Amino acid sequence: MTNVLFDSLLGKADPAAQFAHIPGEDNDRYYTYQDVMDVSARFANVLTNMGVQPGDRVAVQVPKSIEALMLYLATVRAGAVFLPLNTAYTASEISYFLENASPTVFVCDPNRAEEYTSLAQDLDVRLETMGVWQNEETSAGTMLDAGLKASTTFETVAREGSDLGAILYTSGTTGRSKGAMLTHDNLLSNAETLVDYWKFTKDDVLLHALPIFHTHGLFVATNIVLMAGASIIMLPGFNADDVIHHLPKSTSMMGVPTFYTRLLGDTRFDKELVRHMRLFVSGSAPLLAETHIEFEERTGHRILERYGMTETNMNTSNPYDGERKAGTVGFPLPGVEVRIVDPASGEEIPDGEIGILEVRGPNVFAGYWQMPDKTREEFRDDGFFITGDMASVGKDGYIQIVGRSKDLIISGGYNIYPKEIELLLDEQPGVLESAVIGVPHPDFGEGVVGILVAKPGNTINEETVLSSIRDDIARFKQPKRIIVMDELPRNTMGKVQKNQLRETYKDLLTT
Ligand code: MLC
Ligand code: AMP
Repeated sequence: MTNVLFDSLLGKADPAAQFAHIPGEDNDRYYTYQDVMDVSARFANVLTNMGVQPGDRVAVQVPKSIEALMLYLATVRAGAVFLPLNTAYTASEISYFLENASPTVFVCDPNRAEEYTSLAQDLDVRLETMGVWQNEETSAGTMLDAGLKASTTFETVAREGSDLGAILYTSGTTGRSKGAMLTHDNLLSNAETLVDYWKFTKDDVLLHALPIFHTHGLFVATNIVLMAGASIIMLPGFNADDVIHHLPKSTSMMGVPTFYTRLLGDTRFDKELVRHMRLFVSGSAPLLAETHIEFEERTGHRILERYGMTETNMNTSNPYDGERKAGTVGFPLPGVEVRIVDPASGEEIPDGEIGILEVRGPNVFAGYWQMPDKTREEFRDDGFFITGDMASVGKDGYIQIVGRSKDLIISGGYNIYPKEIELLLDEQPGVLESAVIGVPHPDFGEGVVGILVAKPGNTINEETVLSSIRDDIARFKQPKRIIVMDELPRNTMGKVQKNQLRETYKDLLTT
């Protein structure tokens, strides 16, 4: 009996090969594949000793570190389900995830343990902590302390391909987040496909600057590296100085478009710096064609743009060897079926016309955690998942994402659902109603703007509203600006005309 995901990711690894270089302020650290086996075994023992059983959820909201990545592998190894959470989420957001997923253990940042103690008690979740490793003498949380004392031997728990490996929450158009259930097969099939498609080998060194609580940094970047027996340079986040410093030692990088526009804004980022690089991948948000073109002019490299989703992992990609076309997301990946349908009838439409993109394949998730109705709503009877992205297929077969039928803002690669912010703004004193839109933002692609209408006899102050929602939702979701209008534009059916608002305020964040 095997553990489908863990054994496939690590089954062929050379124990002596380097897995990670972790630059530090005082000294750098290095992980071999043997260390990966040992440390993941230690944490798997710790989790099992805490009573974590196969199928149990392990919720994790910790700063990025190599040990946090080991906790992911340990959870899979113990047969449990990894549930990573954005470090920007506030306690009130976290309480929803803990209540909905009922994890056995919640591992948080040691600096936030106090904030979460009573919540964990109320929900009967065991609270543990994990910060960033310093040295053997300095405690950086209970998980690391326990890991140091645990054995490096662990009998990996058998799991089948249809068993869950992870749950990742994605926001919903109705305001409440849904947990996308990802099976071992979902994650494995995508990793296998991408290693092949993007030609990753053991000689690759991936510069890792993405967060590890989302599909892009956790699965796409990490699983591919493990599967290929390659290595990573693990940065705590994106910082242009660090990226520029470490690019000469890397062969590949994955990023959201903001990474690339920020690099292009830095004169040190030039042809010489990236001469030896093999691959730059972009995704999670649309890469402007002009960024793609400027990037090639500056570096001689063509960014490889791909398209994916939390629910589906990666669906399409520009080719590795063929032409990487600016403004397109390439072709369906091997084994992945993509079709474009008429939103109203669900019928497939001819190439060149715009419709909703639907996808079917081994990469597509198993449904939303404990939400059978939502799951049914988003799948067709023949198993295609309705992504909510509007797309068309060109004559040459390249797919273009042209918009979204879902009311969603993507800011710096993070998804923000307007409904969630509108519900909160509507509760603020003096607010009659609100509309939240995304408008062009020079750094994040799109930025959030809240449009408010005051109740009769009330006035609304931008600063007051912004400060009163500060602790309720993650900072990246909070509007960059609040605008007050006398009334919201509506069509004859009474629906708020967000297109009109987006047009009116299109320059608000760029000027
Ligand atoms: C940070 N801020 C943002 C933001 N990130 N605001 C809007 N959108 C964002 N994405 C705000 C902070 O709240 C803060 O506000 C200020 O900007 C500076 O914060 P920071 O932490 O210093 O920002 P920085 O480290 O520069 O982060 C920007 C970033 C980061 C682009 C590097 O957002 C990032 O790593 N994004 C990647 C997201 C990602 O991995 N997505 C993949 C999803 S998976 P203030 O006001 O307090 O100063 C997926 C599937 C797929 O979508 O296809 O891949
Ligand atoms: P998430 O739910 O965070 O996984 O975000 C997935 C969404 O990001 C998709 O439904 C798309 O709307 C968007 N997305 C991902 N990659 C691309 C891309 N290359 N171009 C345009 N949109 C993208």
